[in-house]
Amino acid sequence: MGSACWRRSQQIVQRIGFAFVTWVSVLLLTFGLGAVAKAAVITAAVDTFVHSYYPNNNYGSQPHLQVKNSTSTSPTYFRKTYIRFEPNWSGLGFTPGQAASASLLLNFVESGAGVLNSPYDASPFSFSVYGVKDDSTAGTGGGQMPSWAESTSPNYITWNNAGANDTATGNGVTAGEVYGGLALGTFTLTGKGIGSLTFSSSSLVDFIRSDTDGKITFIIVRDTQEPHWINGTYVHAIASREHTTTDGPRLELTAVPEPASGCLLLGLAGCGVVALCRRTMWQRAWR
Ligand SMILES: [Ca+2]
Ligand SMILES: [Ca+2]
Repeated sequence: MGSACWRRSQQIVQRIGFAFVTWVSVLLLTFGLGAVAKAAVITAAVDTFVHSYYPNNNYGSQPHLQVKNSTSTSPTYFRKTYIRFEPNWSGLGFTPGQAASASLLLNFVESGAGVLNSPYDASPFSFSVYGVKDDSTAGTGGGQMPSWAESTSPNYITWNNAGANDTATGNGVTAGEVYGGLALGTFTLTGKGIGSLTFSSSSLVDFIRSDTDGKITFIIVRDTQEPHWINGTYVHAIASREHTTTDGPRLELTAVPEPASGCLLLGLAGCGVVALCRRTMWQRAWR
């Protein structure tokens, strides 16, 4: 075999080698940077509602999470709903700070409480969603944040002991105890609003990202005050986690985890080797 033929064979082998190393490096970089978005749907850990007319009663095992506001002042029949999610962040494979989107999924069901006949069954009802701050210690007994109890007797949540509940109003919360001092957002239903409801907002994502303790509590209230219409005295209801035929509250999250550092390092190293070899060959060619 002549020397020219031998050099040609060497060049072919080198090119195949470079191509292989380049391909593997690009593959590693792709996996490293590749932003494999993750998603999770978490079911509620505990949920209940509190009732102003029965301020020491607990409804933690009920199939409904009731919500009601009205213009009546004495007596009152207000209801507010509390829901807590307890995401296992390490199990989900991402941190709260990596949350990219969040949605609160609720199923509204017939409450069987009150009526909503025509024309009020076509009326809009507005609701607000609040997030309890991580450092809140509001409430007493079983209603103290953030580890309030759903229905464990006697330490359970009630109208009187629930943290962040403004007991003077049908939709108020204690501003200093909720994230940002404001609602995370609002949503509107028509009439009874039977069916699924998805709530999302940028403040909801911010609230999720602020989680430091794996406990995420929402308070849902109805801002629309029912004026005791003859045909329109209705209590809205969300299926609780105890509902037997309808899904309870869920929290849907997506996240973009950090790049896999091992893949990134190997990929970069591979690219470095390829670049170095090519530079060496180029220098030799000009000697
Ligand atoms: Ca419950
Ligand atoms: Ca939290």
